[in-house]
Amino acid sequence: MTVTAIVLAATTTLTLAGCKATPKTEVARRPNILLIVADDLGYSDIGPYGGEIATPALDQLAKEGLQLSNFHVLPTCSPTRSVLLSGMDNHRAGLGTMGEFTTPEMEGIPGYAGYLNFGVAALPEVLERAGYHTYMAGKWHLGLDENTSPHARGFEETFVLLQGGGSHWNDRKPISPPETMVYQRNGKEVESLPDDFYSTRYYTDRTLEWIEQGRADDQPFFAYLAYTAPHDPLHAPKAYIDKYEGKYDRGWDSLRQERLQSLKKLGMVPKGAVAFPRLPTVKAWDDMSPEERELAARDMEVYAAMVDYMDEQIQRVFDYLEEIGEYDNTMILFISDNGANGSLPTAYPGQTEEYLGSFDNSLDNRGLPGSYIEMGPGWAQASMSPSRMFKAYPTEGGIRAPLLVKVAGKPARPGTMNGSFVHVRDIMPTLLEVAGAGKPDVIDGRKVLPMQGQSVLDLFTGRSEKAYPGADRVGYELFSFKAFIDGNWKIVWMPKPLGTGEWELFDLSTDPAEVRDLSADRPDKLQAMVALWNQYKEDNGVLDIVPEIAK
Ligand SMILES: [Ca+2]
Repeated sequence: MTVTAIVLAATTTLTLAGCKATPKTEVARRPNILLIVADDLGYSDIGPYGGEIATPALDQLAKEGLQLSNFHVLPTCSPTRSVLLSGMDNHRAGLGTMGEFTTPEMEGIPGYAGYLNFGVAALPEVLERAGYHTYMAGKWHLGLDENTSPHARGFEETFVLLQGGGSHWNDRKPISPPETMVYQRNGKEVESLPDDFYSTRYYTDRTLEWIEQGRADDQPFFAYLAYTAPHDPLHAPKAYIDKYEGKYDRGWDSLRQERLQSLKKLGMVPKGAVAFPRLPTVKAWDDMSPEERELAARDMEVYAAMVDYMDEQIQRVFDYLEEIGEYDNTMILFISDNGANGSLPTAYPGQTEEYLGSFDNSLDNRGLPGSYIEMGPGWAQASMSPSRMFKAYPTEGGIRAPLLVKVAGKPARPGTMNGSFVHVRDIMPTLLEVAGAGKPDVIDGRKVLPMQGQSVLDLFTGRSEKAYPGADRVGYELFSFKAFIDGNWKIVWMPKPLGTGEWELFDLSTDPAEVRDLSADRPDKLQAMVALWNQYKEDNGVLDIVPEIAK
């Protein structure tokens, strides 16, 4: 262990005031923060969560740090990102609904602005003012103009995709015709991308470049590496797709069971848990024609290739940090922003058959430039096994996500798995504590709302086994789908046929797949939980609006 590492390990237990007494200047240097977000990555895709995709960098991160089995996010991209970067409920931060789905009734309501509103302090705004370099490469999805760009919200260096998705190559083909793909560099539109552009590598290159450039001074950095992988359309370099050839020929029904068994072996789901059944919209693998199976298996090969490639790029960042002697002094977090994506591209607003028909999705071109494929509900169910549904729903399949974290210095108990419920709202307050930055009331003369999340740093460092009291009490509403979690209890409301059109009640400790509705057996519990949701609705200004997609 180097002197710096020893000193830093010691300082993680001290307040900033405590640091002042220590003579060496390096001691006063606060840790760097690297926040890596994968887009639509399923719960059990990566090695530490039992997945078969090769992810050695993330395997290593899990061994060095802490792995949470009960981390929760929101059901879709921008709502989760609004909470991640504000520590606030999405209805407070401006993403009461996704920007793509705002309706006239929402006009003028800050909680439904469709961008990260100015009533909240953005994480980079606070860290920048606390003396951090702030870098962001990847997907923003929290505002489309210069004023609401990440550069305007506190990121000093940015290279970002403003929208929610699109091609991973340089052709900038959007996910549906009315969308465009706008890349911005520090608030200004980027005219063209290099010929060999591939999203995951390009975002990594920029991040490394800025970290290198920032070494000229003593400021620590906060790097937000918001990969767009493995969001659809699924794209990956051919050599990586080839690596997975034949690996998914057994099909999604087998994979769903295998992933469940792996999670049981790791102790991450109860032994008695069953998987949520295959959805009626998904064909049984055995009933599919050889041609259908070949195409579907290729889709999962491409998906795995994207995750494999991302892991390799994460390794590049780790190697570089080692090389410059900053690895031990960097707090590293890895999360996914929502459950695996089981929707078809026809679900995107403004989609047309004509547009989707313009792509070459022949077997040999799948995943390469000019193709547009997705993992679809069959693989998404496997990726989220044993959970119910996937991205877009407040059932566990939409909101359960991996979280790996390594604090700076040496963690008390490296390689620990912890089952405490932690929510994405708690990330920002935790990082502010790490940075020694207070929670602001005012930023640039703007009064901001008091943060709802709380620090879970003691849990991350291993000083505590549990998060703060109440960390496991959280409400949900998106697209009129609702849920509330209180410890092991959870209520869910979804319209028929997704749900029952009534509140359902589940005990997640024995039924993580939400297959046994206890609402009739425990009316008392149900009533108490519904009261909690009603209070949540009131506290956060949740509107009663049912969008077209939920009808
Ligand atoms: Ca996402």
